[in-house]
Amino acid sequence: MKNQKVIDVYNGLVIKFKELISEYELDHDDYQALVNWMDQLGRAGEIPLFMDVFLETHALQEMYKSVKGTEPTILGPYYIEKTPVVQNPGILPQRENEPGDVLYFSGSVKDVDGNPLANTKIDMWQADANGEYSYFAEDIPDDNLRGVFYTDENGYFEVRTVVPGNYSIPADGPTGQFLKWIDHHPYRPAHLHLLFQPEKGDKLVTQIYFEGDQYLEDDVAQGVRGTLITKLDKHAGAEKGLKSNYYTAHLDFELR
Ligand code: MBD
Ligand code: FE
Repeated sequence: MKNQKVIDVYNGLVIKFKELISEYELDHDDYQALVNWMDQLGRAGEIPLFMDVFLETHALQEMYKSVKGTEPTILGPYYIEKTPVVQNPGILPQRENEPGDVLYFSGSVKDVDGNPLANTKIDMWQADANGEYSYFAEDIPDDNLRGVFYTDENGYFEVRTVVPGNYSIPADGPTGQFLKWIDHHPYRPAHLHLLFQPEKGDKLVTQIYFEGDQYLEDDVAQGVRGTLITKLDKHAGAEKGLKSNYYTAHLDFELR
């Protein structure tokens, strides 16, 4: 079936492609090197990784230039649908001795006029303290540090998890080769992924980051937005009957 969007985008791409070829004086060897590298990228299963690290942020910034409320950012390649539903307040699925510091992450969810959004579905997923995601690392049980919960009648939620580690994108394949070419490190700041689906209104795909993280300014995926940075507050464990200290972080979200 004919698809006009495909025709239009393809024609636009040809025009830009030709401009780049003459601007940078690319030759047939350069073209073949591109084809070869793209072939490697596909064979390594890294197309979603590459796209989400190097292009998704730019696509989103263009699509949502002047959004009100909390800014969207990268979904990334590690979202899994239909993870376990947890209570609110609740605990994100985790191993018995999950490594890392305990984190109570809470938030309120409102519309852009300040009305609380009760019963908003929230998907949350994150790397563990070592920067590894379940389903994408061999030694981690399925659904570890992934779950779905719903805001209460005041649009509030609280979930117990662990502080995520700094994350390095895989650096030993074709995406890593590209990083060497552009002379960039493979790190992202520590982050939590969140997908909000309110009963009415637009969904929001976003992430949160933590003040003071060394990679906020220099995220390989350029996913950081000002409205998404929160503070990690340290507390003495005795307050909650815990053996070690724990952290809290809070952010108020505004959905369109
Ligand atoms: C990630 O964990 C991520 O969040 C993004 C955007 C890209 C690669 C890995
Ligand atoms: Fe991530």
